[in-house]
Amino acid sequence: MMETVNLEAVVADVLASTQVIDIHTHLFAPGFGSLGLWGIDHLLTYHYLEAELFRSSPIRPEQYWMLTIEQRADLIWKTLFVENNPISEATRGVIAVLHAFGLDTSSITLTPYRDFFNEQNLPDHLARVFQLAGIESVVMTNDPLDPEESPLWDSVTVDPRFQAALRLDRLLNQETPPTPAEARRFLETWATRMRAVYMAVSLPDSFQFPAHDRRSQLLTEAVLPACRDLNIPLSLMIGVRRQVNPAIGLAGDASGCADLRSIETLCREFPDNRFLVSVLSRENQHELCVYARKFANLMPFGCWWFLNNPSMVEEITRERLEMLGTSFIPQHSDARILEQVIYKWRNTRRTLAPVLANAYRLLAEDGGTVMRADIERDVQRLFRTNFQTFTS
Ligand code: FIX
Ligand code: ZN
Repeated sequence: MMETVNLEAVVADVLASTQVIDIHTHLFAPGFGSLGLWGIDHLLTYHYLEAELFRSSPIRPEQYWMLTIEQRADLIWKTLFVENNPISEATRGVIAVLHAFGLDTSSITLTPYRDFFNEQNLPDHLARVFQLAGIESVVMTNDPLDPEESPLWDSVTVDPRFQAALRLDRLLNQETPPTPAEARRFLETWATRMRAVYMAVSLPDSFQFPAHDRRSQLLTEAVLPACRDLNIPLSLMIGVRRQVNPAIGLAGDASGCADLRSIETLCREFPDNRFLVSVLSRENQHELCVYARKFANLMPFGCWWFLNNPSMVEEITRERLEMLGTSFIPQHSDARILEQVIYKWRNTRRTLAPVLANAYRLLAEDGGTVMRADIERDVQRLFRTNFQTFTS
């Protein structure tokens, strides 16, 4: 058994050496061409940073949207990195990425960073990013109704490090929705074509199931049967309040507390379906753990979006460990820009190390034995096999 003083170092080492499967991102395999975003201008115009820009610069959204992407990135760099210290989670992430590539992070202009990214070729850069992030593979977000994405599926060769997830938001929100039978056929065709590892939808805080609406009907008669036929889970991301401030685009979404009785109903009434669930409000986290104790077909995952901050990840992960042991998926990156996986997974590992070490310290104090191999087994579950088992 190991000394408790060593625990945190051993846990950190195991976390560092375990390759993650990143179960929800907005990244694309290289075969999707310009849909896959990378490089400094995209890193700086991430919507998390745009939200912060408008708090520290007098520019108005409508003026901002008239700029080119390079001008936007210049303005964000000047405002959030030169005139202010980048201590927020999202700004610090850019610094961590530049530092990981060995770049000096104190340049006043973006020229050295643009030069660096322009010199990279995507295949080598991609391999380096995955290695720096300690990830083995990522799951994309694939919308068959996206007019830019869907034609590409006819000819694309998908890099095996990128798995598909069939995103349902557009299908479920269409103005002239298909009949359930049409929707079910559509989903089965696309899930098979994409080799989707799950289907996914984001839902508002007002989500209710069952309800007398099209969404409930399509879920019951198309989505859930299709998932059962294909033997894949449905991922529900609940609690997003879209476009509370439309002027700032993607940055204009907010969060709200949801009624998780819908999850209770789904898990109980559809025992042959499996549900990956992430909730956006802090207030819903404990309840989600309670439901996971009731239903083995419910897999809580990730600390989504506004929760992906050290203070929230620490609290939520501790709660999950206490209530669920290692039977959950602690995090996903939600990366939209390739290099973000470097800082997001670095931060996750850094936050998880003391939380996990503390759980082992308590176990040791209570008379349990903790060997490195035990820690390795747990981290394997958290970072990899809980997802693999749940999707196979
Ligand atoms: O719905 C989602 O998958 C969200 O994660 C995104 O739409 C959101 O904009 C985001 O990037 C959050 O991290
Ligand atoms: Zn997402």
